[in-house]
Amino acid sequence: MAACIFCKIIRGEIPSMKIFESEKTLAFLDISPLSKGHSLIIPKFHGAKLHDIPDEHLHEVLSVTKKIALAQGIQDYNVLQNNGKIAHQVVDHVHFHLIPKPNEQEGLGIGWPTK
Ligand code: D5M
Repeated sequence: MAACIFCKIIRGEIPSMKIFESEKTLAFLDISPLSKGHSLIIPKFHGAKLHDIPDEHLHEVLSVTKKIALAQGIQDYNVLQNNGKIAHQVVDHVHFHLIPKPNEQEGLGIGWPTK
């Protein structure tokens, strides 16, 4: 979709900090991280809401989310996915937030995401 910011990232028209890419899926760091390592995992298939995305794309997005969590070595994290304005969705291209929740000893705890 021409005007979609995440489609522009997929096409390489605007920069991103990519951490994974396959034929169907892209993952990159969130520009406004809620914690260190906060990433977004998206299907390359454009759709605004979860129910707009074919299953095979969703399956891979979830599998990649798991792999990134394993690669980051995090034990505590939130996976968050917003659908619609009232639910605080800002970018209308399905994306899963993977938000590491560092433990208090590391001094990076920031509490629950507010969006
Ligand atoms: O979250 C949308 C998320 O998308 C929000 O956390 C910021 C992030 N965002 C927006 N533009 C960019 C770019 N260009 N790079 C990386 N991250 C970005 P939502 O669930 O829609 O509220």
